[in-house]
Amino acid sequence: MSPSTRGRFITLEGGEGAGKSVQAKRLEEKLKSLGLEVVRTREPGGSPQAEALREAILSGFAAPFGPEGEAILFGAARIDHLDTTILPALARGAWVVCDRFADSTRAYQGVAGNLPAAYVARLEQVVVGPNSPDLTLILDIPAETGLKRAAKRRGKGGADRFEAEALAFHQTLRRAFLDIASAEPQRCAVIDALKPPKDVAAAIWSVVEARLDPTSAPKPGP
Ligand code: Z5A
Repeated sequence: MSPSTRGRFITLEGGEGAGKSVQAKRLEEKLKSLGLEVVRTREPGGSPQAEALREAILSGFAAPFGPEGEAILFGAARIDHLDTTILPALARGAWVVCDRFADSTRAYQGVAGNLPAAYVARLEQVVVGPNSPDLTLILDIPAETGLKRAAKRRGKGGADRFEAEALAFHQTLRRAFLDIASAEPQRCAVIDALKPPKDVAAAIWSVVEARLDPTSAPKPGP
């Protein structure tokens, strides 16, 4: 893949209800308004095989395997997602906006699930290899606020496998994402997600503009 024509890979991360899905859509629209091809995708999922694994994981079917087994399943889904969706899109010059990626495995299975960091790092090396995101936006809000937002959106539906965890689990996740951002400041940016959606979108756009210069990116041909 020629570095000059390759698209850019942006991930959004953070705890439940931080507003990742809302902001991924807004970012997609903004990038498209510049004439760029954009592929908005999500994890777990983003390809037919990975969506099938999503069902198995979020229903709680895979919970008896523990964080180690779940990390492997997320990894299997991620390999298929990269191979069939993300890498082909980047290769043709599209920008990929992905709601969650490998940092979620680090935070949920690694830190909150107590898996050894070396194990998670090795798995990430095998699964992601050189295909790390160009930019990761970490949407940060207190766990209580995120859980309230997620519950409101869900209405009467039941919580999924991870939403059902206790508040302390979600507070640990918040810290884990902030620690990832501190450890990799060149790749990550922390966004205050407590603000109204339009202000969060503006903060995201100023980071995307400053770091990835989308206005100068090559546009798809006729
Ligand atoms: N997981 C994992 O353990 N390991 C992994 O490797 C991966 C994932 C990849 C996926 O669930 C689960 O899998 C996830 C981690 C785990 N844990 N859980 N649960 P998912 O895809 O179904 O859900 P999610 O990724 O956690 O997203 P979410 O809970 O749907 O939240 P969100 O996308 O960040 O939020 P949203 O849908 O954009 O907004 C939530 C509500 O808040 C909605 O009503 C909005 O209108 C509202 N909202 C959004 N922004 C604002 C602002 N700024 N102010 C006020 N209200 C707002």
